[in-house]
Amino acid sequence: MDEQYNPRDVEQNARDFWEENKTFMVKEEPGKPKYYCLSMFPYPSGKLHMGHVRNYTIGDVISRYQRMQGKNVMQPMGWDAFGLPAENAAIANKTAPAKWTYANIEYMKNQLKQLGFGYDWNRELATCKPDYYRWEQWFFARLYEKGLVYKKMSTVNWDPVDQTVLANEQVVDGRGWRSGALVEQKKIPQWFIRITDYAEELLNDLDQLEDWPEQVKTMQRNWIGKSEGTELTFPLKDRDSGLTVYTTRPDTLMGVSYMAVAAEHPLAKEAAERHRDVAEFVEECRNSKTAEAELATMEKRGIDTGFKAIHPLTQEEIPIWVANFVLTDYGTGALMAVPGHDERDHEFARKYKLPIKQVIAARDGREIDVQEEAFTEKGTLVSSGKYSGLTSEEAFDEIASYLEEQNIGKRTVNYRLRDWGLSRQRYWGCPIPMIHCAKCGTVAEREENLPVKLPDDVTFDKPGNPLDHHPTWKHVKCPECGGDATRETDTMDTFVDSSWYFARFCSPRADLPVERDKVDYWLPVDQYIGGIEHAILHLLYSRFYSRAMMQTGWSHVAEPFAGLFTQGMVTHETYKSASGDWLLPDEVGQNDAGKLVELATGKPVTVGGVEKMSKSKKNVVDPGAIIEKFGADAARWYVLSDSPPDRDMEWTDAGATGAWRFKQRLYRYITENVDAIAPIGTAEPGEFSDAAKKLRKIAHKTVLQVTENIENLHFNNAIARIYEFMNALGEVKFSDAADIKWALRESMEMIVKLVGPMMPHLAEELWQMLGHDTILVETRWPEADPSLIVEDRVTLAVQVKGKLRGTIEVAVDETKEKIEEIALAQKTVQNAIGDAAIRKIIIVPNRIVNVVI
Ligand code: ANZ
Ligand code: ZN
Repeated sequence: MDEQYNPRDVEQNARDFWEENKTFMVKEEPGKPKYYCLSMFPYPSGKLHMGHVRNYTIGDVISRYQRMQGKNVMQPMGWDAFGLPAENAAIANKTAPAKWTYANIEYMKNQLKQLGFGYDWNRELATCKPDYYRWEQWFFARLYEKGLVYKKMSTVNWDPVDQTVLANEQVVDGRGWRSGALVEQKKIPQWFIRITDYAEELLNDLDQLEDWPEQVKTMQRNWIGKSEGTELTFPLKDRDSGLTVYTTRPDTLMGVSYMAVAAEHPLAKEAAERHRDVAEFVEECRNSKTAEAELATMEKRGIDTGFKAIHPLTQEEIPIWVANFVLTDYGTGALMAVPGHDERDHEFARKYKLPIKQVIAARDGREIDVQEEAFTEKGTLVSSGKYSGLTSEEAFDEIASYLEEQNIGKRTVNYRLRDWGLSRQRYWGCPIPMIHCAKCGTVAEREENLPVKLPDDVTFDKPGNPLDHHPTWKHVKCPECGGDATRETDTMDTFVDSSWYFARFCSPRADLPVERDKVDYWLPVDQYIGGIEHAILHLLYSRFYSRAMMQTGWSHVAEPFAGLFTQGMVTHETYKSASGDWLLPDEVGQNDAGKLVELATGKPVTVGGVEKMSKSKKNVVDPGAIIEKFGADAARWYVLSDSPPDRDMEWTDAGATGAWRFKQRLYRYITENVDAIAPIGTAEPGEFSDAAKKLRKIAHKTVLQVTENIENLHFNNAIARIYEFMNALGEVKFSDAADIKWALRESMEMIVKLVGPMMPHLAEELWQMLGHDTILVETRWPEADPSLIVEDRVTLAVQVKGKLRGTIEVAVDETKEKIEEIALAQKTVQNAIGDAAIRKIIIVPNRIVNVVI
C-alpha cells in the first residue's frame, strides 16, 4: 500500500503537539549548560523571502541539535520594526505606519510558525513597541550622562523642493526620489554616539573572536581603519601660519610636489574669496558629496589656490591646490601629495601636469618608471639627501623624529571610523528623549516620563518630519525649570534598535532594560546567524553597545556574539518575456516541444543568469507557495541540502521536488516496516550476525558523520550521509531473526533522530509511529559506538602552527590528499590559518595533521 504522506495534517499535528507541551519555552536552569542561538531578526516588510527561510532553518537546526545534546537552548524571535518602508507605505496607501507594521508582523509570524521553527514566542519583541523603545530611550539618557552621546553640526541630504532631509537610499543619481530635485548638502545639528572612543578596543578584540569568519573580521578591521603616521606643518609663503597635513608615509617627504586641501578647508575658503574660479569649484564640490568608497575611482578634479607652502627640508615653494579627492573630516583635511608613490596623487598630477618625482626605489632593484605609474610599495630612499639609502621603515622613524625635534610634526594614529550619527528626521523610529529649553539648554527627559511615545495622529501629506509639524507633540515643559520647552523631533537610526535586542531577549518583559542575572546566564550569544550585509555596521554597533552596557553595569560581556555564521544567498534563474519584461518563475512553463514559454501568451522566454532572488528581476519563489506545495519540511531540507550554507544556493524546482521525494520515501519506509522490527524496549541481543553487524556499522558511522557535519555547520554533507544511510536501509533483508529486528529498530530510531533537526514535523510523526510518547527534541542525540566502527576509522588531531585546532575522523586507509582536504575544511582550522599562505602539511599517520603557515 502506498500511503501518501500529507504534510498539511502531519505538520499541523506536530506543531500543535509542541505548542501544547510548551516545548520551546525556556527559562534559566543554573547548572545546565546553556546555548543561546540567535538568527538576525527580520524587518517586517510584508512576507518572508527565501533568504529568511534559509537563515532561520540554519538557526533552527543548530538549536534543535544542541537541545538534543542536553543543552538548555534559547532561540528567540522578534521584529526589527522601525524604518522607512513603513512611512513609504503610509504615504502610498494612507495606512498608519504602526498599522501596516503590525499587520505584516502578524502575517510573517504565522509563516514562521508554519515553518516549524522552535522559537520561544513568549520572548517575542518588536522594536516599535513602547515597552521596548522605552528602555532604548532610558539607555540613551545614560549614555548622555556618561558623555557618550553629543550633538554637533553635520551634513545631510536636503531636498530643496520637498524641503526635507533624505536618507541616502532616497537619493537616486543625485536627485530626490520623489521631487526629482538636485539634492543639496546642508548642515544641521544632529546627535552622535562616541563610538570612536572604543575604536582601539573594537579593533583589538576582534582577535579574540575565534568563531567568526575571517572575512567579517577583516571587513571590520578595514572599517575601523587604523593607520599610523605623522602630522606635520608646512609653513606658508608670506604668511605666519602653516598648513598641517597627515601622512602615513613621511619617508616620501622629499617627493612632495604639491599640496591638496579639501573644499571645506579654511585655505580653500580663503582662496575662494579671492578668486572667482576657486569659489565656483568649491561650491560645486560642496554639492556633490562623495562616498569614501568612490575616492579611488572617481574623476579627480581640482584648482590651484595660488597659495604656496614651503618644503620643511628643501625650502622649495610648493603649490597648494583644492582637490575633490581630499576628505574634509579625515586627518587634517589636507595632504602632501607624492605623485610618484601614491595612485590618487599620480592621477591628479598627470591631469594637471604637476611634477612627479621618484624618491623610493624597489628593494629588489628592479626598474621603475614613476612617470608611468605610481610605485606604492615601501623600499629604499633615493634622491632624498641625507636620507637616501635608508629603508622606508628607517626613514619613517628618522624623518618623524626630525620633524618632532623641529617642532613641526608629531606621530599620530588615525582611524577611519567616525562617530555614529544616529539622528533621523523621520517619524517611524524611536524618539530621542531630549528636550530643548531656552534657559537650561538640552536636557534629558526624566525617567518617570519615559517612554516618549510616538503620537498616532500624524499626517504624511506635508513634506518633512511629521513629528515636527504635529500641533502639540513637541511642546512640553522643561524637566528642570518647568518652563516652556520643545522636544527633540529627530528619531534614532534603526541600527540603535538592533544593537541591544539580543540582550533584551534575556528578559523581554522586565521593568528594567535588562535583568542582570538573566543576562549573566544567557550572554554571550553562542551562535549568531545572518547575512554578510551586516558584517560591518550592525555587528560593530552591537559590539559597541555591549561595551557601553558593560560600562554602565548592565552586562558582563564585551563581545555579544561568541560565534558568527553568515549564510550565502538564495539565487534563481531570471526570465524575460518576448517583449523584454521580467517574468516570475511561476509565469514560465514548458510547451509541448519542451521549450520555455510565457504561460499566459505561449511566447518564448529568454533565460537569463542565475542571480540573487530580487523583486526587481522577479526571480523569486514565494515561501508561502512552496510550503503549500511541498510542506515546510521539504523546504527546510532543500535549503540545507543543496550547497554549503555559507555559499549561494540556486533554487530549482527539481531540487525542491527531490527533497519532497526523500520525505515521502522515508515516511513510506517507516510506516511500511514498523511492524517488522523489534518492539520498543526489547533488550539488546548478546550476539549479532554479520548482516546485523553490517547494518549497525553503517548506522553508527552515519551518526558519527552527521554529528561532525552538524557541529561544523556542513548541513549539506550531513544530508548526503543520511541519503546514503537511507539507501543502505533500503537494501536490508527483513527476517524474523531477533538481532536483525533489533538492529532495524536501532537504525530507524537513529535516522529519525538524525533528520529531526532538519525535518522536525515528519520526524516527530515517525517518532510516535515508532512507539514513543516523548517529544523528539527532548530526547538525546544518538551516540555512535566507536567499537562498531573502529577498524576503519581513526581520529587525527589537526594542528596549525603547532597548536591544536580540531580533530577529524578519517578512514584508516584514507589518501593523503583526502586527509588534507578534510582537515582544511574544518572551520576552526580555516579560522586559524586566516589569510596566511599554507607552506606545507605534514601528516603523522594515524595521529596528527600539522599545517605549517
Ligand atoms: C603622503 C603619501 C605618500 C601618502 C604616499 C600615501 C602614500 P590612510 O592610510 O588611509 O590613513 N590623506 C591624508 N589625509 C587625507 C584626506 N583628508 N583625504 C584623503 N586622503 C588623505 O591614508 C593616509 C594617507 O592618505 C596619507 O598619507 C595621505 O597621503 C592621504 F606614497 O601622504 B599620504
Ligand atoms: Zn529649563
